Formats: sequence, structure tokens, C-alpha cells
Amino acid sequence: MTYTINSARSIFPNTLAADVVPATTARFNQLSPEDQLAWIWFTYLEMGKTVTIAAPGAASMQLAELTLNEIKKMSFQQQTQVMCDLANRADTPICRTYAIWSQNIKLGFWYQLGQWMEQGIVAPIPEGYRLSANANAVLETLKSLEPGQQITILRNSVVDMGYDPNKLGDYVRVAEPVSPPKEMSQRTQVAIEGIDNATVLSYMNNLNANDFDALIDLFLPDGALQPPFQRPIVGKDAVLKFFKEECQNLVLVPERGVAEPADGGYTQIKVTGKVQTPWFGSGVGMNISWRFLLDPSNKIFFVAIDLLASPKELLNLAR
Ligand code: 45D
Repeated sequence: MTYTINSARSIFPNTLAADVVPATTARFNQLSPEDQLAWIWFTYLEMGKTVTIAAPGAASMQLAELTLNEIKKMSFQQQTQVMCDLANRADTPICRTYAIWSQNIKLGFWYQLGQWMEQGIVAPIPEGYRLSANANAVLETLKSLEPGQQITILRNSVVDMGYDPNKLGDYVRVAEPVSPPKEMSQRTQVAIEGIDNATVLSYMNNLNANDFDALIDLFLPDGALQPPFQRPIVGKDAVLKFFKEECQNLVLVPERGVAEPADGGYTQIKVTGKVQTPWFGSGVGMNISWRFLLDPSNKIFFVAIDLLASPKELLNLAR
């Protein structure tokens, strides 16, 4: 048999992903816009007790600067309206601008607004605001989760805001500039217990070095990558675009894995380990698995990245 992207998605079917993440996001999306904003604020305060968000780089902030300055000059009432519009996915000029930003620019925008809310420059969540019973229940669920799951839910809530990009027609996404890859002398090499496959090791090392051109060469022309809780991104051009827009400065710390022959001379490899995002650095290690399907020439036909249900899953290498 030959593989399709769809059949490749079910290699290593025992892998337990953190389904609580999409489930919690769905509950969050049922809340009113006011409640959503207040919920994010309380979550942000709650998480601030254990982890710190790193300030985004100047280059990415520049891309949101015009909008941020516009908001800074508004009255508290207008500022609150803008934030509610974003949560409401309304059709306004700011919501349309927001819609074409990359994830990191959206996060940087909110990072700045959060700072300004603390400093009294942007309208705060009204003192004494009481979350609805539903919002409270969602907050309690979130508190019980691992930090890696919490930040994923928080990120989801932000990236889904603004006008729906699917309704925009043609547009060009605004993303941070791509920095050059790390100097050879600065690069690190991973070691993965149980894995000596050169493609998998190069995948980790090139992503850690931000060397996206070398990284994409590991893929077949019609190869695909499936990020956590998303549909596969198919084809080299689309995958490369995703790497450049969303994957700078990740730290992959794969720990162990298993490799075995699959149909038609293919090889399937599962690796588990940690991933750190530049937003939280080593403060948050997300428990991740990579499920690779390599063709007979050792190129990547498919790789799925999953956020795991629990640390116990790091040891689950069953086929
Ligand atoms: O509304 O191998 C206020 C891939 C209140 C690539 C606020 C990967 C009001 C291939 C607080 C101001 C990428 C798939 C809002 C690997 C309000 C690959 C602000 C995986 C919104 C391994 C809120 C990478 C703020 C992974 C400031 C798994 C929120 C990466 C900030 C995961 C939230 C990265 C932030 C994650 C969340 C990053 C900064 C989950 C960042 C999350």
C-alpha cells in the first residue's frame, strides 16, 4: 500500500494528545466578549504567579506600532470598545488589520496592551468585575492544567480574535522579518535515545538553528507538517512559509524515540521530548511528540507534532 497524507495521520495511533486544550478553547469561545477579555486578564494574572512572558523583539513590535499608537490615544471607553470588537471578531478597520498579522505579532500587540493596562495607560478590566459562572468554571479547569497546556489555550484565545481572515479575500500576511540562521559554530546537536536516523536528527538541529532552507530540504515536494490541533500543511512552499512565519527561535529538546519499518519501504519514527517557545523560554517545557513518516529515500512525507496529554506520554513509544 502507498500512503496518503490522510492515512499517514494515524501512524502511532496510541499517542494521547491533550484534548483538554481544544475542549477548553471551545468553552472559552462560548463566553461573551466582556467575559472573554476578563477571563484572559485573570488567566494572565494567574499564570504570572509562576511564569513570565518575555518581551517581544523590537522588529515584531514595529509592525503593530501604528495600531498600538492609535489605541494609546483613545479614551478608556474607546479602548474598551476596541478590545471588545477584537474579542467579538467584529468588522472594523483595527479588526481587519489584526486579522492579517502572524501569531507572534498578535501576541506582541496584546503583550503591549497588557503592560499598558497595568500602567494605567489602557483601560483596565473594571475593578470588581465578576466573571460569569461559566467563565469561572473555565478558569478553574485551566488552573488544573500543565503550564504547556495553559499557554496553548491562552495563545488560541488571542490568535482567534479579530476579523475572520477567510472573509478578507486576497491578502498578504504581515509577519516578523526572518533572521539569518545561527552560525555553524553556535549550533547545538541533539541526541535522541533510540534514534540515529539522519533526517530526524537534522530536522531537530536545523529547526533549533533557524535554518529553514536546510530544514525544508528534508521534506518531499508534497510532504506535509501537522502542527498541534491543526490540519496538515501540505507541500514544501506552504510548510516553508509556516516555518518562516511561526517557528523562529523555538528550542526542541527531543529525548527518546522508536523507529520501525512501515509499508512500501517507508520508515515510521516517533520521538518524544520538550519544546520551549521564545515567549516563555526554559520556564515552560511543553511535552511534545513528533510522528514522522519517511519515504524510502529518507525524506519526510509527513510529520505530526502533538501536545501530549501528560508527562507520562513522554514514555509512550508503543506502535
Ligand atoms: O484580551 O517541530 C490581556 C511547530 C487581557 C513546528 C491579554 C512545533 C486582555 C514544528 C492580558 C492584556 C511550530 C509545529 C488579552 C514544533 C486580552 C515543530 C493578553 C511546535 C489577549 C515542535 C494576553 C511548537 C497575552 C510549539 C499577552 C508547540 C497572552 C509552540 C500571551 C508553542 C500568550 C508555543 C502567549 C506556544 C502565548 C506559545 C505569549 C503555545 C504563547 C504560547
